[in-house]
Amino acid sequence: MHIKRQRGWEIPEHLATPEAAFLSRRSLLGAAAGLMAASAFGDRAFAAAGSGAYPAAQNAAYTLDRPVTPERYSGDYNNFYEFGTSKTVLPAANALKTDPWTIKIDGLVEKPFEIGVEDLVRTMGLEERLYRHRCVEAWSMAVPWTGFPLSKLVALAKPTSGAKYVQFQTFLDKAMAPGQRQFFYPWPYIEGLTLAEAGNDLAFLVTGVYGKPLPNQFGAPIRLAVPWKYGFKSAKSLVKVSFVAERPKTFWEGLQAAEYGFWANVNPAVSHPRWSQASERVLGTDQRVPTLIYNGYGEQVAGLYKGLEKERLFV
Ligand SMILES: Nc1nc2c(c(=O)[nH]1)N[C@H]1C(S)=C(S)[C@@H](COP(=O)(O)O)O[C@H]1N2
Ligand SMILES: [Mo]
Repeated sequence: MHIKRQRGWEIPEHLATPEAAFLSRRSLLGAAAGLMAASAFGDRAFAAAGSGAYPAAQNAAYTLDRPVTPERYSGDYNNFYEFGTSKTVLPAANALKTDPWTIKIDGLVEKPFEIGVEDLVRTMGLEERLYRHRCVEAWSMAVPWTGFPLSKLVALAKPTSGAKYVQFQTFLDKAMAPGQRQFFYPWPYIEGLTLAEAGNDLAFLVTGVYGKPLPNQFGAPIRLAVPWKYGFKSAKSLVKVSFVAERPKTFWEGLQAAEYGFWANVNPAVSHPRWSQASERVLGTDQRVPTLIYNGYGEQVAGLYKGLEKERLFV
């Protein structure tokens, strides 16, 4: 049975016209309330549609303080160095072959395994979440990701007691990805989280956006979304998730450790060595808005960093 529902993100997207600049914060909050009402229907649609279906029901726990960025902006301004260093990677990313695609789960787990992305999606089920995304370059967007909590994959992997970190690896294929022929980059793209961070409900594995499977330039067929950290932590087109004892050395640390560290939590008060992080340009608008500590997710994640104050948490 097909149940027509109003996708919550259509509401803020409709508002994301130039007029949106004049909306007060109060009316945006009103839109957020409408969005929560809309997703009450979404939850019923989820049961009917089953897992693997797009669009997935929206999880009403994740709301925005701003309109969703229209896809014509977010889908045409991407960082995906495998396909070039400009923001216009869309044409080059057409070369990314995502079918078939398997992902390996290995390292310090009960039993390593490999699983096709479609099977993984069927196993995990899908939900939609509205997340903010803050690039270290001081632009931002707000997008409706579809996916499942990373914690569910951790549970499936059954890490052993020695596992302290989760390492994420992007595909390596020089023939497909021209950027990977640039020898001075430390390919493949590697990212990492602590096991505690990976277990936080906000850490999300993404297989779709805007109610459909991920377009290539967003990191198809499966990428990470870690919305309280700078965007580079959200590694794209993953082929391997490894549970390890040592802190992974990330792609950006390998390139420039002074500027891009392991923790990379968003903090407006800690400048990048070359620019301020106090505010951000919102894609698709001519607005700059203040950047929030932990990108506005402090309530959910600040506790992860108790006792780690001596670390470079915000670089
Ligand atoms: N494999 C891979 N993952 C990546 C990147 C990349 O170049 N390669 N760029 C990162 C950066 S800097 C950002 S801001 C986001 C951009 O995601 P988007 O293009 O979907 O907006 O992807 C991150 N993940
Ligand atoms: Mo970024």
